Amino acid sequence: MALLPILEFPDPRLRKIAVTVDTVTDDIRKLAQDMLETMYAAPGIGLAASQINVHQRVVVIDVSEEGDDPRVLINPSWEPLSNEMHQYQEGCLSVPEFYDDVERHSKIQLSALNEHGEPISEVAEGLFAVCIQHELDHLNGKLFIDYLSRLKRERIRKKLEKKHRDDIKDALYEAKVKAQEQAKLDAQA
Ligand code: QAP
Ligand code: CO
Repeated sequence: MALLPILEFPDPRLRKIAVTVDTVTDDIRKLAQDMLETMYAAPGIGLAASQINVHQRVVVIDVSEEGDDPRVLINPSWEPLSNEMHQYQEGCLSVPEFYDDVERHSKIQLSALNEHGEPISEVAEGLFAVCIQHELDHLNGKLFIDYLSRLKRERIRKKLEKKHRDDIKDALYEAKVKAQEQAKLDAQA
């Protein structure tokens, strides 16, 4: 198992369209397990392979209260089962610390392959339905903030770009302090 780094907006790699999985191999199962571990550690309720820079149609979701119902969806697709829309305040591990309302279909028919490569088809409602629509967007290079106004999206972009600059500065500073400490130890030896 491994924790994988998550791409953050406005990284252009989040805009790539993921390719269909041909065969559900052990490598795909390993990828799904690493994605689940990464999602639980975050913690999050859904993660698409695109977010960890793997551009294949694999999604993991766990919307259970206890976090004990991991779902692996390969080549997922959905169709609306009613015209009823539902607003939900969404977030995204690739857009940390920002949340806003998005309208989604409230009832959908999900089709996918499970981790054994078996076809599944089920009706999804509530948070599960929201999450499927959000994660499938990722596979098509789309983010929940694309549904917001341009002004809101630009504000989020500026704030995250600043955070990324600060993260790099902090990392460089930490490396410098470490190097100085090591130089001191070397001088003593
Ligand atoms: C997608 O999102 C989703 O900003 C999954 O600082 C969200 O797991 C589907 C998270 C809402 C349906 C409804 C976000 C964690 C997790 C953050 C997530 C953060 C830490 C987001
Ligand atoms: Co997301």
